[in-house]
Amino acid sequence: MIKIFNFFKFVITCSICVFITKVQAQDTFKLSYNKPAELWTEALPIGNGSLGAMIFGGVTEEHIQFNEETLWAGKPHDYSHKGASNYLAEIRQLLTEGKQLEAQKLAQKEFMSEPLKQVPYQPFGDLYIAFKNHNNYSNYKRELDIEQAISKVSYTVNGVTYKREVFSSFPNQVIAVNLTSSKSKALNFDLWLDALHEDKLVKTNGDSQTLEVQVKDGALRGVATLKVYTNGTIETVNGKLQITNASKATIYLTAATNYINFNDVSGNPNKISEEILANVSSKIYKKVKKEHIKDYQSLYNRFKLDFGNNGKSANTTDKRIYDFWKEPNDPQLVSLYVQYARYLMISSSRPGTKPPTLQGLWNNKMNPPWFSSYTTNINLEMNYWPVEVANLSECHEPLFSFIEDLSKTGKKVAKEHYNAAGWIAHHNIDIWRGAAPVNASHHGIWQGAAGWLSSHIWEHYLFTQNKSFLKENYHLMKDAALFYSQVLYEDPNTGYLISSPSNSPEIGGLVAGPTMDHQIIRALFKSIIEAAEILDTDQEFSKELTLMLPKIAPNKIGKHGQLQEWLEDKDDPENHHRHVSHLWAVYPGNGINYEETPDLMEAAKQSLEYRGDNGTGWSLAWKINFWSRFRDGNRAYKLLHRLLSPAEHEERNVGGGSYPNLFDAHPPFQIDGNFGGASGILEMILQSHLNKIELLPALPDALSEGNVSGIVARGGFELAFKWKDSKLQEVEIISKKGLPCTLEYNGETIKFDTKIGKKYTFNGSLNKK
Ligand code: FUC
Repeated sequence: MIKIFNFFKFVITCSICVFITKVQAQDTFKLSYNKPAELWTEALPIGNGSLGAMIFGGVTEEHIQFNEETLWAGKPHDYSHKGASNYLAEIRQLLTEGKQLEAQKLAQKEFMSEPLKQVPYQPFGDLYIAFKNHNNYSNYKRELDIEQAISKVSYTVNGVTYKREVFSSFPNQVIAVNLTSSKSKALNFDLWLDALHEDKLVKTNGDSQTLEVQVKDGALRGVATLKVYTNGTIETVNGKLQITNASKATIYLTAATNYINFNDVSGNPNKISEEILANVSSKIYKKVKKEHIKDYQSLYNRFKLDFGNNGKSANTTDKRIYDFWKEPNDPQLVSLYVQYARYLMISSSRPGTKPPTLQGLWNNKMNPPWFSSYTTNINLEMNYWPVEVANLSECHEPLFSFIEDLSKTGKKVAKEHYNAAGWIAHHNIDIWRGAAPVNASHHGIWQGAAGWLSSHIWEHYLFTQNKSFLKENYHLMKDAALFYSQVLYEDPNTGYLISSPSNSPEIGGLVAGPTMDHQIIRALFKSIIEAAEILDTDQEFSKELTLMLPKIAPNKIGKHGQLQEWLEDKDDPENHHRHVSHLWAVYPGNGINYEETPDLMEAAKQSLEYRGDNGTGWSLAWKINFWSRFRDGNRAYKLLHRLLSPAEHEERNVGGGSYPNLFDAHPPFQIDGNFGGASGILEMILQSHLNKIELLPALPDALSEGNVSGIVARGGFELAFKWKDSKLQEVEIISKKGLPCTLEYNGETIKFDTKIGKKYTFNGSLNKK
C-alpha cells in the first residue's frame, strides 16, 4: 500500500518514467593534457584490480611504470608477540593511575609486534618504448578516458599521426598497448623491460621479453612477460626488441608473482604469465579492447552524475585544478572527481583482488611513503566509503576477503596479546596480514580496527539486503564482537566498560578508553544484535551484548562544548590535528545524529570547528563528509575547494589538494582522499543512514543544478533525481527488495510500501502546502 502524507505535494505514479534518461549529461568524462607527464603524479593510472600502470605519454620515449598488487617485501610471518598478554593488566593499571609514559614504555617493550615494523609494497617494473626521430612533434594530446578506461596519446611528426592506447584488461589480465601510425612503415621503435629491483633478469626471445625480479630479502618473485604483434619487423638489438617498418603494433604485458595467500608463496608466476599470454594471443587487439570496454562499462555505466558544465571541461585537467583553486566554479570537475573515484575503484578493487593500498595499485618507490600499506585507523576504510552509494557494490569484495584473512592472523593476536577469543587488528596491515600493533606503542596500540572493518560487512548488507552474504560473513563480525565482549573491562575510575590500552588515532598517546573505540564497539554490538535476529541465531550472545551496551562509556560533552575525544574532559580547542576520530559516530557511523542525539551532534560540530578547515587530503575528505552530515553544504564545499586545489604548488603552501592527474595529495600521494572526497560529494546529495532516504540534505549553492541516476540508498533502493535552483524537481526510485521506503526532502517526509523491482516516480511542487 502506498501512503502519502497529504502535506507533501508529490504525486506518486508507478508508470515508467523517462525524464531522467533524457537529461543525462552529454559530457565526456576524461582527464586531458597538452604535454607528456614529467612527474609520476602527472602520469595517468590504469588498472584491472591487480595489474596497474602509470602512463607518462612521452613522445621520444614512452614510460609505462607497472605494478602487480601481490609484489611486496617480506615473507609469511606471524607478527604476534608471544606472551604479550602477561603485561596487559599492568599496562592498564599504569594508565588507570595516569602513568602514561610508563605504560607506553612497558607496552613498547612487551606488547608490540615482532618485528616492530611491517614491510612495503613494491614497484614491479617499467616498460619503455623509444621512438626514433620524434623530437619535432605537434598536435600533442594525452588523455585518460574514464568512460572506457583507456589512456590515449596522439601527436603528429612530419605529417604522420601517431596514436597510442593503453589499458589494463580484467577479462584478459593483460596491459594492452596499441600503437599506430597514419602512414605505412612509419612506426619504428625499440621496447624493453626494466626494474628498480637489484635482483632482476631480462630475457628476450623473438617477439617476447620476460622480466624476472626477486624482492630483496623476501619470499616473492615476480615474472612479467610481454609479447608484440605487428605488421612490421621484429628483431632483437642490444637486448631490446626493435620494431621497424610497421604501421601498427600491439604489446600485451602481464605480470604475476608466487604469492598465493598470506601463508603460501608456492605459486608459479612463469606458468601464470604463459597461460595468460597464450589465452590472449588468439585474439586481435580490437577484440581485447571490445571485451575490456564491455567489462569496464558493466560497472561504470550504472551511475551517472551531472552538476552542469560551464565550458571549463574543455581545458586541460591541470589548468582546471588551478582555476578551481582561484574560483571554485567548475561543476563538471566535481562530477568528474566522483566518476574518477569510481574509475579508480574499478581499476584497483575487483572481486578476487586485494584492496587498494594507501596508493591504490600504484607505487613507483622501493620505499614508498608509509610502506604503501593498509592503514586501518582511517585510510583503508575511507577507500571504500563511496563504493555502495556509487553503485559498485561488488568492488567491496576484496575488503571482505581481507577481513577474512585478518580474522585468522588477528585470532592469534587476540590470544597472545589479550588472552581473548575472536580477532583483533591494529592500525596497520601488510600483505602478510600482520594484525599485531606496529611501530610505536603511543599510536600502534589502537583496538578499533576489527570493529571498524566489520562495519563494512554490515553496511554492505544494509545497502544490498543480501541475506546470504550476511550469513556467509556474519562470523567475521561476530568474532570481532566476541573479542570486544571479552576485552572491554570496567574502568576503576569511572565504572564504565572501556577499551584499554588504546589510542585516539593518532593523538594523545596510549590511553584508556578513547571515545572512538566505544562508538565503534557500540555500533558493532548493535549490528550483531540485528544481524543475529535476521539470521535467527546467537540469541544468548545477543543478550550478552544487549546487557553490555548501556555500560560502555558514553559520548560526553566537555567544558568547551565539544564532544570529548577521551574519557577525561581534556580536549584542547587549539588542537588542529588531521584526525577527527571521536566524530566517527557522525560519519561513517550514525550513532550521533540530529534525530536521536541533537546535543551530541552540536558538540561534535563544535569539535569540528575547533579542528579547523585545514588538513591532509584524507582529512579534508573526511571533513566534507562531516559537514554534509551536519547539513552544511557550503561548508562542505569549502573543504572540497581545498581538496580540489593544486597540491604542492609553488603558489600554494598548504597541505592537501590534488595533483595534476587528480590523485589526492596528503601530500604525498594517498588515494584515500579521492575516495573520501567522492563520498563526501555524494553525501551532499543523498544520505540514507537513518532508515530513510534524505534527498539533497546538504546541497551547496555552487551545485544548485544537477541530476544523478544509479545512486544507491540503504534498503535496496536505486534512485535517479534532478534538481534546479537548489530545489528538488523529480525523483525516481527502484525498489530492489520490496522494503518500505521513507523519503525525506527539505524537512518533509513521505512513507510508502514498495514491491520488488517496481519503479516509483515523484513529480510535483516542492513547496509545503
Ligand atoms: C595515518 C595518518 C597519516 C597518514 C598515514 C598513512 O597514520 O595519520 O596522516 O595518512 O596514516
